[in-house]
Amino acid sequence: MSLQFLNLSPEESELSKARFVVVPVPFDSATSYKSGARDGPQQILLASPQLEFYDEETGTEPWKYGIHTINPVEPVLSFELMAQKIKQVVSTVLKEKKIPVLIGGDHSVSIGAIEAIAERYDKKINIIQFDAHTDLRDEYQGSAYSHACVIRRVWGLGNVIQVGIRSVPKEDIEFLASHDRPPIWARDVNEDRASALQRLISMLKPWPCYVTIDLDCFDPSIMPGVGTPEPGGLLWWDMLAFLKTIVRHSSVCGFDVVELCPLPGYHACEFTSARLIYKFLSYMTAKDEGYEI
Ligand SMILES: [Mn+2]
Repeated sequence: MSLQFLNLSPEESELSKARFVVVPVPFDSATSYKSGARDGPQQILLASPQLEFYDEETGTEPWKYGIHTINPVEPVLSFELMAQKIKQVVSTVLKEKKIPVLIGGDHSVSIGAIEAIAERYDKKINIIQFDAHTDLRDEYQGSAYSHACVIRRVWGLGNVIQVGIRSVPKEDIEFLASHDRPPIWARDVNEDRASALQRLISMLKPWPCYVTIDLDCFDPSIMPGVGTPEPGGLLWWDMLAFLKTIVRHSSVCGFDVVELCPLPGYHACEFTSARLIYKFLSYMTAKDEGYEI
């Protein structure tokens, strides 16, 4: 039996009854300074039983809907093969009509997941990315599948909406301008969150959403355990407001939380990550139950 999110018992986490399937992907690039994200999934899973299983905001208990955690997707050395492997696993989850929840690993793990979702929905998906970075490079450190190229690889697979951006190469700004897709900058959220949320709503297409959350979208004051922390990021309540807005205005067909590099002796980051995942599940559950969110 693999490590289960919330440490649910075999009965509580039975795959056949589960609505959500957690997919741990302990993968990062061994050559990059960012290595460390491979330990993210295990640390988040280990922290998760400490959560309060009742969500006080929505009044829901998402664990009762069934959350099954599969065995971690074993890393292979090549980015391309890894993407294929992840795509296969996520396709299987979708075929069983369950919602995949990936825990990375570095951001490259999103590529295979988004490919699987795009195939399932014939590219009629919104791809909402929370990130400090645009990740639009065509190639990085000799690979087209690196964490810095994630969104470039999936650009044509859906309607990309970027939130929390605050560190971006000039070429990426030009790329976005030429596609008429200015991001929702972190500074926009800081200046006027309500209008940033409105902008997100206006950018959504009437399609399901896949949400990819690079934890460096958060301000380092609440999320220092990432490979590339950037000042001026989103705070906890900003993120929850965005997730609620997404759930209210769309249907979420899957999401991932990536780039946690656990800090030895400091456990807040893995706990915050586990809480973020459970909060998102709470909103989705609340909507299904017809509660106000
Ligand atoms: Mn990033």
